[in-house]
Amino acid sequence: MSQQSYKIIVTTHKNPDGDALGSSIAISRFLRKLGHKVSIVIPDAIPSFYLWMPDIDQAIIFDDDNALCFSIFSDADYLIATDLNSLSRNMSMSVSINNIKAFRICIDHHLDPPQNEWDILISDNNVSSTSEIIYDLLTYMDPNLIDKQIAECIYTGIYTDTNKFFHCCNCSHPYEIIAELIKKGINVNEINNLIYNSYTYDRFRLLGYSIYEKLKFIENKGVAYIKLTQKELQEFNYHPGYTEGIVSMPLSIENVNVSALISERKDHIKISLRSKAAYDVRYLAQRYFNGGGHKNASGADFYGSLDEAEKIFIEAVEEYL
Ligand SMILES: [Mn+2]
Repeated sequence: MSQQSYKIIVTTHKNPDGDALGSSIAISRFLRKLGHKVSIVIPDAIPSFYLWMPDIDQAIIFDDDNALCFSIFSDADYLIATDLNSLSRNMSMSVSINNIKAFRICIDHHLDPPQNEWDILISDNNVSSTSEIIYDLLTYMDPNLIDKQIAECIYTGIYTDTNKFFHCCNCSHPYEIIAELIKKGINVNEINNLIYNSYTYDRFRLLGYSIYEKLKFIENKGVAYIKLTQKELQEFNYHPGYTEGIVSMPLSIENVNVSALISERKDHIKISLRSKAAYDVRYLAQRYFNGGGHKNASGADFYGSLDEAEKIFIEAVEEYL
């Protein structure tokens, strides 16, 4: 690939998180260094606390510029999806990608990728994050091309996808990678502050409100959940990313093994699930809400009312836990 210059699209999942952005930007920057023309297409808005990331200003948001994305898609030689195992997860964007001629490569760590969607599938669900796979891949290709900016992206992906190493696979490799990234010159204190100590006043109050006013505790099942209406989100001047992190908070309670955030979005209900290590919420997401993800972090989009979603969740808890 290094002799010739190819037109490459790098994309990732909607509601992009630190791993989605970190993995896609890292590989894009690397491929540009090899002389390829790379377009980063992110399905929808990037949370403000990731806007400091390297090359983020070069990312094209599909929702903001469909026409530009169509022309990029139709012209591409390669499509690389990171942290995304099926293009169908991206709803409107998947339609415009379905018939393009590009060779499709998936690099991901979610379970059960649909094999027939990809020409090359690099998938490992035993790793901390997609960024970990990307780091190993880039190191294999040419470690000298991994610069400070790429290192910042990889760090962001690993650190956020493990929720600050709270749910890591308990293996040494991600920590070894972080040590290598520090040698590349990254400033972990600075990055941690940019991601985690950067709440707006409204977002921080939404977190407090969710815990103090909205938390429900199903004590005999070890489950706690928070339900938020669109109106409540608007009262706190909701912006993309405002609810990120809320779902994990109830796991701090000693008797809580599973937590959920059920929040009302413009055209659907967003279900986010988290669990302590021994509990599998992916099954719950898949079986009851047609969603997916990981054993300890999964989610789904539910098309119905907020109260219906809550009712199904309570039934699922009664049946499954
Ligand atoms: Mn991930």
